[in-house]
Amino acid sequence: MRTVRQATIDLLRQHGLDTWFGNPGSSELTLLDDFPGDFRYLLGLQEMVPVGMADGFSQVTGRPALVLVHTAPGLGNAMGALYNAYLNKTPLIVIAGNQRRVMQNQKTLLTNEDAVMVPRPFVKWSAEPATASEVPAVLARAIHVAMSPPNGPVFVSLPMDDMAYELNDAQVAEIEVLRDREVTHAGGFRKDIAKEIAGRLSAAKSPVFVVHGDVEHAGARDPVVKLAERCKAAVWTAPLPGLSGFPENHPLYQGLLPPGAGWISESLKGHDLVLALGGPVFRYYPYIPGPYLPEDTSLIHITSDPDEAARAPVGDAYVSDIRAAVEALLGEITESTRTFPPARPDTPRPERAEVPMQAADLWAAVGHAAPADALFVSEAGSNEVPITEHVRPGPGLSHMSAVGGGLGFGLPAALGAQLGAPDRPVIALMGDGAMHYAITSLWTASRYKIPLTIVVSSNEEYGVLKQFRDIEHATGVPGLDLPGLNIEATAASYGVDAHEATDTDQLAEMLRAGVDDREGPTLVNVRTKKVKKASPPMTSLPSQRLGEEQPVPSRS
Ligand SMILES: Cc1ncc(C[n+]2csc(CCOP(=O)(O)OP(=O)(O)O)c2C)c(N)n1
Ligand SMILES: [Mg+2]
Repeated sequence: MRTVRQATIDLLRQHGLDTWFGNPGSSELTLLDDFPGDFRYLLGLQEMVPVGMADGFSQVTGRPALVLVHTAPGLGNAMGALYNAYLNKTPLIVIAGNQRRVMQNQKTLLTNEDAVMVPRPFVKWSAEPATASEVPAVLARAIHVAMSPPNGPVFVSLPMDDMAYELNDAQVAEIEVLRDREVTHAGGFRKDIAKEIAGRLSAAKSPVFVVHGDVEHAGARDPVVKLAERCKAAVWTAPLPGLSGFPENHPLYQGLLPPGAGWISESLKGHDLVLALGGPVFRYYPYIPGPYLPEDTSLIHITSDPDEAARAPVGDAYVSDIRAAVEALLGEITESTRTFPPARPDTPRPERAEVPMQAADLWAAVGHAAPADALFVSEAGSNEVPITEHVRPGPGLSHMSAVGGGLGFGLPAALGAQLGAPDRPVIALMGDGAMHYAITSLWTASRYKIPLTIVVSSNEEYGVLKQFRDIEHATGVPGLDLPGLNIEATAASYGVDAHEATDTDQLAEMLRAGVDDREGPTLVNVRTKKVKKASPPMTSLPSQRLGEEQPVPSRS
């Protein structure tokens, strides 16, 4: 006799979902009963942590990941992280238990009355099986939906009495068939369209590429590099990209576009054709007046997401697998005779600085001391601009952040990334504010001896919000200062090897030691200067490179 629980485990094993990220309640215990010895379970102390860990793990492994959270309140806690996963297009299979079917009518404890509704709109699909025997079929469907472009999280609610249900032979046979079937996305790219786009790229005087994180999810990074080299095109990363999509140390790479329409059209001046690959056009943030594109510039948009294509304010869009599209373009385009665009300035050798130091000095020291194969996860508010200027990784999957911008992603995602890429040093680049949203991740890091290194820029404020306060011309805003956080002591209390660096030499030494220590997590806290009033947030306009002061653009 086979139970629904056994058939469920069997199905998840077949799909490689043997690492679970979770926080349990009693509604999940019937699923966790007799947990298989060939699976592993990583506990997070609040639901945000397992969701973020699964997100980082999935992005690095290129596989779906399983999250098990508690019914209604647990799912509620998970929502911020689920929002990030949805925008990151991460295929998470999120499961929560629910009260026994026979007790739900009385709204007893554990009842999630409208479980399917709760995680919307941040899941692609959400279901509770109509009957116990359908659990494996619903889970199989959920996995295939999560892995269909655009990928994204799905949710399945499992009433706890379903697990012990005994399947009959016919049901077992049907479940075995659906356990073993596969869904393959086999779309190509039409040759006539490839020819047309290649024609426009060849005819352009100065094409520019804007890449998004999906380029890496789609395995298209290398072909995109080849295409950019063949076109001699400058390459920018789109605002809020998730992954950077291009080697950040490549001579064609220009940096991260700032997230305002006026800023973007300013940055792209001089280019007559933009090829936007693998993301929205664009993920704008503050209202920065200006045209979407420079005058006489046109845009071609290739995305796997029909909604991104539909909602873009400019450009001709093509909905396709990114890699198939770029490979088709490579088949139609020859080496350009254009001259190469100027490379962005090299980062200067870091100067020795003492605390409180400028954020730029901190990240210059980190960029210099970190090994070439490091995988960086950043969640650092005002520090993001100096990070992209000074930390320039080359290999694929080297710089991850949350497309959604929901804080609480950085630490858990870095843990998940380290689990997914055990042979690479993972370095989390954190703001002191950002790191506190999912601070209990530090316990998970110590508990499972995850050898992550964390560098914190402690400016004792929500610095970037002060920058945006100035853009919004708001005054008298309360609650933007964070005095009295003792990050070193907090991390040490969770069992992390925690240090305070007092100058850049010490920081570099501690960072290297942290990276070399493969036995557990290391944290290096560094006191940094507060952001300057009216400094430009989240921008890396060519004219604002390497710390030059600029006025805040005014609202018109
Ligand atoms: C869940 C969530 N809550 C609030 C915010 C708003 N927010 C964006 S950046 C930021 C401050 C980040 O501060 P910190 O990490 O210290 O970096 P700093 O700007 O000081 O360099 C806040 C609160 C958010 N993005 N997500
Ligand atoms: Mg701060």
